[in-house]
Amino acid sequence: MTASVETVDAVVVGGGFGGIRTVDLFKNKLGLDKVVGIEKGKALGGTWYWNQYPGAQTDTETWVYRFSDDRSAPNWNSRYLKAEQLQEQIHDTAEKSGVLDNYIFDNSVVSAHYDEESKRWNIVTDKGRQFAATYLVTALGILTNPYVPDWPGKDVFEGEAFHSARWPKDLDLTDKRVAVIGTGPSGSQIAATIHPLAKEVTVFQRRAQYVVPINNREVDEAEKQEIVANYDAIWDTVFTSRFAMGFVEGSKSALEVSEAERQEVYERVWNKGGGFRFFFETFADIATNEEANETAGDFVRGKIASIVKDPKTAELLQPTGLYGGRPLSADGYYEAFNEPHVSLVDISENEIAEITPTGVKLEDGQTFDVDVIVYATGFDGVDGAYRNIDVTGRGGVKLFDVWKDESNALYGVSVSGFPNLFTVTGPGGPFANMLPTIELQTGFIAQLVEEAQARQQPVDANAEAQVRWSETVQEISKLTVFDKVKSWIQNDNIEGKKKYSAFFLGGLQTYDSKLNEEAAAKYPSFEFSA
Ligand code: NA7
Repeated sequence: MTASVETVDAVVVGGGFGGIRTVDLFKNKLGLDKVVGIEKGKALGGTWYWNQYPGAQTDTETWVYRFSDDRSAPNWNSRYLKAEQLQEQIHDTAEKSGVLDNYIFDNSVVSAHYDEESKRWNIVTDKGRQFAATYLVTALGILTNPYVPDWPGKDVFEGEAFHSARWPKDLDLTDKRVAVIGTGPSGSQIAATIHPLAKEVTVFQRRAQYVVPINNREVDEAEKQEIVANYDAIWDTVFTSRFAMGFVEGSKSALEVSEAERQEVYERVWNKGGGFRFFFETFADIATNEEANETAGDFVRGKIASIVKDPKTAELLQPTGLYGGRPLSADGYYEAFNEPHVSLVDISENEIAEITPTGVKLEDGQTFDVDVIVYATGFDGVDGAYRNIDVTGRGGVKLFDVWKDESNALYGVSVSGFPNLFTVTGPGGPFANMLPTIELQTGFIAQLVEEAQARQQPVDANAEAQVRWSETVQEISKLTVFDKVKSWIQNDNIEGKKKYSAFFLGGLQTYDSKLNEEAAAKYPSFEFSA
């Protein structure tokens, strides 16, 4: 028996912030009748559904890690929310906007084919659900597809091994020897959090990172009231800044002030906490001027040397390269290495060769017996989220054939040849606080859909405009230190992936202006096809 095909106005893939916002706009603003949200997990939450390892939390302050129209009385009490609270927030936001019932769960979209005759997307899930939708929105998230290097022996390990984004609920670490492989945001948060629970923690570090304290703390009633009273000003700061984190970004060069002032600024923001603040609130040119960048790096190296007691470990933890990529923050990361049962293994020149039945083996033959292995080894980021879906557009063209050398979507949301497909946080979108980014993108997508509805024509990016956007994205990236620091932002964290910037690094304000110009001029960079 063939499953029946449900004909709907729109399918929105993903039950994270991007998905629920799109369903809300399509349903409540555009008044589309049938909008179906499809989520692979068993509940809403997206990134925050999957990433629930110990210590998982945002590093964007709670009051701006939400949509700007969510100005209700705060029901939160801390500066940053933990993963499970964020999952709750997503659920509550979806409930408030009345979109919970639009979702089906436990279904992964495996294919989406555009049918030129019916002008609809035929969408199939792994559970055999089929939809024919006028609009398809992929709100897949940017860090969705876990990456674990292809080490031999992964399947013979006799303990528990898992990627950081698949942490087993209720895993008991008592008396366990734990290997944490990877020292990015996930690995550093995990190492900083689990050591009081485990018997031994061994951190495998290929490259040292700059980790700033995050300083999570309670927000008392008076502070909450002040935030609420200042919401207009706070949101103005968000939408008129480059990285949209809700603070005023540094305007001076790190090189134009005296050494004493520089140290005072770094010290003050280090104590305030937050990697983004340290990177963008201190000075204007840490991301663009290598000499300025070096001053920030020096400061963090000094902090590491003063925190970590064992000189050899302190030295290994001090990064030597440029400070760039996604700024990290975690409380107690460096302090953890002062614990007798926490150790650091430098694998920069002696990499992991294989996983054995009892642990981790390095190239030189050294072995480390453990009970648990955490692969905090990152993600096939941004376009990687699309790798498991067969997306086929006009003329039978596959998305990954178009994206094989360099993935790009016009403004991160639309790909030429894929009419009525909209990619929330797709490649080429802005690198900024995710919530305002999603808010701008979904708002723009809703406007485009409104226009397409009015014209009764499908819409996709104009091919030349998309190429120009892609060039702009890469050119701007080359002006920053991000271009020279290996990371998923540049797509060079994974073997075989071609390096290019996955993000528009020109700032959210500039990006917002571009979207506004497009809308005001009735979308000159898009094609409405007959
Ligand atoms: P990241 O930031 O990509 O970090 C991955 C870590 O895993 C990083 O330390 C890598 O070392 C390490 N890694 C990757 N491959 C290997 C191999 N083959 N051997 C040893 N170590 C390896 O991922 P996260 O999950 O921590 O953070 C992702 C995002 O989530 C983050 O940006 C936030 O937005 C939230 P490397 O530095 O490449 O030498």
